[in-house]
Amino acid sequence: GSAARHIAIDLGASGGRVALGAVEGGRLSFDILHRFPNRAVPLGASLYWNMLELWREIRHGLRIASGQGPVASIGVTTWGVDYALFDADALTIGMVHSHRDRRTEGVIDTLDETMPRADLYQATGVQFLPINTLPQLLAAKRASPDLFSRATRFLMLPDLIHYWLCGVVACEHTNASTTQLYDPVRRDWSNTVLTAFGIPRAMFPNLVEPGTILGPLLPAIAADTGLVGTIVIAPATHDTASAIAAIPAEAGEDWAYISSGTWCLAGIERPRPLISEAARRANITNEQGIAGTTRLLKNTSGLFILQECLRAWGDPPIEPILQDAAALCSDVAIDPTEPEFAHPGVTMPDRILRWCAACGVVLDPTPAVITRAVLRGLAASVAASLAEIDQVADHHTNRIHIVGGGSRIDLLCQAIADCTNATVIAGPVEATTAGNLLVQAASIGVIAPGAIRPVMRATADLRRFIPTTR
Ligand code: LRH
Repeated sequence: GSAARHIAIDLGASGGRVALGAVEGGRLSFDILHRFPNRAVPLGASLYWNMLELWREIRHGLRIASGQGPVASIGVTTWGVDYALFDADALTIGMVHSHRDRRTEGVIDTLDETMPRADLYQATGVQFLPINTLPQLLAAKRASPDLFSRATRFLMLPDLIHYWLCGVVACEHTNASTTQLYDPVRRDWSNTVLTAFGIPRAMFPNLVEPGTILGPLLPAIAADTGLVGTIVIAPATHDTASAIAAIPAEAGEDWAYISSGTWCLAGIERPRPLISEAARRANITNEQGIAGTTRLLKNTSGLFILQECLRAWGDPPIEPILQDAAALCSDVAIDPTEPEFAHPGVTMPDRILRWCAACGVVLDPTPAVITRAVLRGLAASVAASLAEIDQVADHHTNRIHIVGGGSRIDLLCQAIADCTNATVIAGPVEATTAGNLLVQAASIGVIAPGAIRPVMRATADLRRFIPTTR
């Protein structure tokens, strides 16, 4: 018979996709059947995700997939940290905020009024970022003080889509571990943190492992999409966790990864969390991977800055700009971690020019010049992250696997090789989708749990970038 087929739904902060794939002969093949844009929507002073539009696009993708034959399973991945609250009728309370909503401004500076920073880091192992779920929930409570008395349930966004698909309420570990409400040592919600900040523990569902079978599609969804007999499996629901699960690394420990999308995640995989004073000072995060591993990484701004510039320039084709940028020889690099680059807006190119001017550098305001400064800035920042992680974890990085959209950009890959003096191995672009599909395949026994990286090595078409200084 033909191999079991799986659907991966991946929502990213700039676009979503529905893919259909299968493992055959030790290789993964998949097609992206439906791509759709995603962009946070400003309304008043807030910034929201249009979940209903995403849900419509997802169902559209599922209908295309069902037209191609039976599907064994479906799983959902999304970006981390964002959440929905349910009221007593299991409807979301208000709209789902984007983590870039300015409501969290200043909140992380007040956390230590409730809990010393060192204690909060000890309890969660999570880097301090304004986008984290904890500061978001505190901002939400500040805006509506009775919020937690109306909320019955807390779900992360992949859990929300799973609930809409199959009616099962559960939070999957990998995405839960991005919240700053989760204890990566006990692998459970952190009672210490929830109690200290007055967030009701009762809102938080049971945690499930990546690869857990949640249940069959709701009859209405099966009828609407034409999918028959398809089950929902929670993959590693955090997009970064799925991407890292699918890194096509050879055996050995001397490698690091960069997952380069809207955000840039750079780090290493470890068997257990590393929560130390040095890790806290370096603002390094401990997120959950598959099979109980820890993703020790730093989260810094990624292609978002460039995406916003492109939007400001009227969304021109990026290839010619990248070519022109690669042909320049300027060394100017922005610092992508500057807070002023964290918010959307067509003023992004101007913010970059102003920031450079304040550093004494006058840039030509052309797309190629600005793009080069952004990409060189991303490379320098990711190199700094990896150097810090190597130091804190007593690790030595010789090879760097880069996956996600950034792995397509030669200028970025070469700049990372040059800044780190390590070989950069680029690809695949769609690592999150691949990891999502392969965790499902492993869950129903199509492949062995340890076979995900071997399958990726057999499948992926990789490109190498050697440091020019070598
Ligand atoms: C990347 C990512 C990242 C963070 C951020 C909010 O898409 O998931 O790991 O959690 O989005």
